[in-house]
Amino acid sequence: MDSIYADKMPALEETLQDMLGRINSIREQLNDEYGMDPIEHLLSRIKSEESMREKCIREGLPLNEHSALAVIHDAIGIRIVCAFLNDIYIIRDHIASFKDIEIIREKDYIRNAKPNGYRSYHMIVKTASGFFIELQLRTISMDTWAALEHHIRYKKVIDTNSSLIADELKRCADELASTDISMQSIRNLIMESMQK
Ligand code: 0O2
Repeated sequence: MDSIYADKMPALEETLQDMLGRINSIREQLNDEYGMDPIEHLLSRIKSEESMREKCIREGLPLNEHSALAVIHDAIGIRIVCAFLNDIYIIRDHIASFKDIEIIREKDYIRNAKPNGYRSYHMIVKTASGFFIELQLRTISMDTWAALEHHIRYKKVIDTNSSLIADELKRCADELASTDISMQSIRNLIMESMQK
């Protein structure tokens, strides 16, 4: 079977590596400025052939390179997991400042959480090479919650419990969000006392 990415795989890999290099430069710069690594961990992937085909079918798109690379925007995905809330917005601003990268769409699911409690900052950017990248920026707490929710979503849940589970998940998401704010305040106090 021909690749849904046609002959673009090497170019996709190159685009991903270029963006990872830029993110690592931001990381080093912020580490020098604040004396603290703003990124807890960084994940990246080129969406597998199988997942991309599934997504095209789900969205009613023909199985071809155009659908995979021009209509769907997450063939390249990067997840940036930060320890602290403010670092998400600082990193976002650095990414937005790249002159050769166009921001196509941003969704702030942190200030406007999804009804189920999902939080993350999403960016779709277009690179000079013409490829799209989906960036997800989140805290460790948001990442933990999303991983658990994703895991549960694919489990068969007994109907009688599904609404209770949804309510509990939402409650956990809100508690974690409140903890993120408290952790940020503690960090601010530490930074303040270091400057004195
Ligand atoms: P995968 O397998 O994770 O790559 P749209 O309808 O176009 O506005 P779209 O395109 O679904 O929305 O984008 P959105 O809402 O920004 O979400 C994109 C990705 O964010 C998802 O990828 C998930 O990875 C993550 N995400 C969004 N909502 C949730 C959620 O409620 N729970 C969890 N765990 N993750 C979420 P995909 O497309 O699902 O595919």
